[in-house]
Amino acid sequence: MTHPVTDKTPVTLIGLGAMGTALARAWLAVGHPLTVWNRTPSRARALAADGARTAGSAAEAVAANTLVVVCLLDDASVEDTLTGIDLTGKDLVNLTTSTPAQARTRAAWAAARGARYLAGGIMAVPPMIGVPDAGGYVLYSGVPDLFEQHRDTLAVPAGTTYVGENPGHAALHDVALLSAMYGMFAGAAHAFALIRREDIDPTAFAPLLAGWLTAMAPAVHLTAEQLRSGDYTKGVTSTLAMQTAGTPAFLATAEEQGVSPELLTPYFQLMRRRLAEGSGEEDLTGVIDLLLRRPA
Ligand code: FVH
Repeated sequence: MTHPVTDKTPVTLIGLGAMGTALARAWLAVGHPLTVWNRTPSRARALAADGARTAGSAAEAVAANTLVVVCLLDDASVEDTLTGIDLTGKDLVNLTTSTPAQARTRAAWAAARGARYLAGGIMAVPPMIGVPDAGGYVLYSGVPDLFEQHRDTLAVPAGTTYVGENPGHAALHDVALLSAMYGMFAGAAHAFALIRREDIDPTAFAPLLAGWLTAMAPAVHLTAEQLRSGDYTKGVTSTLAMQTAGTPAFLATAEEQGVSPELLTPYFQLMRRRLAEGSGEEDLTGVIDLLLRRPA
């Protein structure tokens, strides 16, 4: 009588950089049979010692299992690695950071080679992988049946959020969320610069900053409602006119503190342009329309 060693879905993982290695460890930790391949073979050694099977080539790794996860540097490295390999019948999950257009092209490329395709955008850093409470997750878009079939396996390294069939939408959500993050970091950089030359302990200021950003973050829900309704005056508490009138104080404070206003001025310019269009009673939402009008 034979006993299955495990009922866990076998996984092939291509790419053992910082993120790929973290993914590998998460699957190994809960007993998924794992076949790995990396361009530089030495990066697979420690994983082999922990139970991963190392393939001698990317083609051998792909052939080993139906579920093939790719986590490489960029779309060009995916092209380099998978070109010429038989993908017929494979479920290809590409966690490599891509643009939406690259993801759509890669999905069509995979479909033409007989594979089902799911694109992923990782909203986590390697230490968050395999740590359920760390808050990391992966955005997925593409073939819904593939996602449903492998949902439990994909949920091992990090939470999963499926954002629809369009294979470009995981990347688009990923970049949109990270773009918002950089806006936040830009604001925080300006704030720290303002206090930097004063007798203010940055470690005492940081909790105030984090608390304020956290308190303001839910404002995005009102923005979303206004975008959906098209009424940018709906629910407004601080009008564009009032906020624009306050901007000289921000610029003067930057001047007083010897701080460049270069991170603030682009946003203030957009506020003034929207105000000049006669939208003073609106919220800041109209700035989004100005961005959309920018020539491509
Ligand atoms: N690490 C992070 O914080 C971020 C978090 C959010 C998501 N990103 C994306 O994840 C992809 C992989 O990132 P990574 O951290 O694993 O990146 P590296 O440690 O630099 O490893 C890169 C791997 O790609 C292989 N590789 C590069 N070029 C090629 C190529 N032409 N052919 C085959 N493989 C290639 C590289 O192999 P090697 O240098 O070890 O031989 C690594 O396995 C990425 O899209 C992030 O944006 C991570």
